[in-house]
Amino acid sequence: MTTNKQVLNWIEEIKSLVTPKEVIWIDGSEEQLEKLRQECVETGELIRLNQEKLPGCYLHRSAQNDVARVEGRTFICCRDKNDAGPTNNWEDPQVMYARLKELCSGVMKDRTMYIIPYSMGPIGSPFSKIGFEITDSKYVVLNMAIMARIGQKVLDQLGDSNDFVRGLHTTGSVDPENRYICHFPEDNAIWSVNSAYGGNVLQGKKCFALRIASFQGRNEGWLAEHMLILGIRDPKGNTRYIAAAFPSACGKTNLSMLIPPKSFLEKGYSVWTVGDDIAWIRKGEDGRLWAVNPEAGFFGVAPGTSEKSNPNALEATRKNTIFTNVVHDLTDNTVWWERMTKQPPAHELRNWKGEPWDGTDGTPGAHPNSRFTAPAINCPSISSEFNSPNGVPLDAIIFGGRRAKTAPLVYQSFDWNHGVFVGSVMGSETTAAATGQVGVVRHDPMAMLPFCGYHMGDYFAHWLKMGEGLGEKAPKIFNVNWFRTDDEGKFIWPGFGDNLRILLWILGRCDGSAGAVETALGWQPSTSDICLDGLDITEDEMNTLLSIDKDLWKTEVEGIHKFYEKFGDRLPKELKAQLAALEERLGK
Ligand code: GTP
Ligand code: SPV
Ligand code: MN
Repeated sequence: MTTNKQVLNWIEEIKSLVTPKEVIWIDGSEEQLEKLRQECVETGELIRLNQEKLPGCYLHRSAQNDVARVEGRTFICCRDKNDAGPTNNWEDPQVMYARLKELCSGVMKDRTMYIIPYSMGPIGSPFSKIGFEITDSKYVVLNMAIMARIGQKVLDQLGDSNDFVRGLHTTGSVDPENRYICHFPEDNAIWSVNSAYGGNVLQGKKCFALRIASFQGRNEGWLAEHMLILGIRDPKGNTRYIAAAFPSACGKTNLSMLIPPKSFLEKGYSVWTVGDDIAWIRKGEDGRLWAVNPEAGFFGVAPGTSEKSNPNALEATRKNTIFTNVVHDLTDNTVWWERMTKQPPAHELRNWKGEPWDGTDGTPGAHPNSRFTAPAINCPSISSEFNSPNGVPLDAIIFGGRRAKTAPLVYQSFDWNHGVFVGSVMGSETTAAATGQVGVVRHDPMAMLPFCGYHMGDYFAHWLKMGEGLGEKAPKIFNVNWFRTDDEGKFIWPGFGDNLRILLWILGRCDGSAGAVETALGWQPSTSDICLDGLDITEDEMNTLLSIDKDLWKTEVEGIHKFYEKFGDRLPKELKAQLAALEERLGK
């Protein structure tokens, strides 16, 4: 399949370590993938679903101890510990390689080793990067085939180049005590051992497209971000693009596929999905920032996805999709998850563990981090620019989190550097996307806390640098919070499609047509600046959503001081100055 010596030598090295029973190159052909699906059905790794209702769809159940990313076992292994920074786990590369080699020694002796050549980004695009994932999991092969561009065409593009990421994955024994997700940014290498789940092992996604790519981007002058990308077409036919960073399970997929409220559809607005999780951002020849989605599919949160909340995502999962850890409806041989419909169907059901379940015992049927892996091209709202090699130009960048009280619905930063500050101090409640406690507020700068492949202080400096020289062409930077709750803990803002109302205020700020008032946090809309046509929300509720509780913010500022202290002298002085200015505005 290739004569690239660097590739072949590396593969020989891995082969002699893991000693596979057999080696298969993934060429990307449908015949080969179909054969793998068939084999998975025979071993029970996949359940073939109702092919009339869900053609090409399968259900997979992961090991019960292997259902989410494991941040505590994710490492950045660079030579100097200081380069990994205070927010990453670090281990010396030589020590970690030795440990991993021991765990991987002979690990594939009874297994087939698959070699997946993949491209993050459209093949041949100046944004794109190539990687290889060697894996013993057919499930990983089939997911990677949806999530990335794979196969012979990638090898043809690579030619004899040595510029590729070397990835090894083994499901191993799925032993959580010996689970390691390791990145060697200085070697362009990724090793995932003893897991077979999502962001731990679909290496193109978080491992490469964020952790390794963020390191590459710092060295090469671009950004790899945990951001959706969407386009909004206005009634005149102009499309403008926005990228938005929210932490895991905080609404990126939903926002990227939003369907405008009825009155906006009637006016002629439409929303187009470029990406739902990751954006690679570069300065274009025109001096603007351009963004590409390096992925080819969606690895989306299943629970909560419904005809009402996100019909585009639901539609994307109606064919050629792999469902992981959702409810199996045995009567129909289909799938179900919480809030797809109000009640689970009155059918014979199996929960995500494969046990009989009828929804009456208070346990969830689908795992809260159950997912669908769906081809992007299935999505009715997929943008015409999805495959564009140069990506799309950004008018605005949004940061957001899940905050019950502190953060208002929306505000605009004063300028780029202030926007970087706003991103750097993001806080959000933890979710089921990673193992650990759910609902605890933590600092998650730019939604990159678990994904930045180098020192976070240097990352902030890189963000500041990316803004230099952009001038008027710099995307405007905003902060949103869809998750503010009332005293009973209910979300006040309706969210989902209605988020368009906020996006339009944001675009209005970008072209100067929308009004705002200056507050301690930045520029904020008054209620009358947001189009609330057809929305059942009171003036009081809007005021609550937009309000800033100064006492809460003073506590917040103390937390930011503590958080910033971690970065020592690698914290850019611009951000210290921004924090001081915020304190000043809040009034001591
Ligand atoms: P990752 O794939 O983990 O990076 O998650 P994501 O950021 O793409 O989150 P996603 O869109 O899948 O949403 C996660 C959860 O948030 C789902 O349960 C959604 O129903 C819920 N959610 C998304 N948007 C909104 C919103 O506007 N309002 C409210 N209240 N909930 C939302
Ligand atoms: C996230 O956790 O942000 C995800 C899912 O998008 S995973 O691929 O598991 O990282
Ligand atoms: Mn994500």
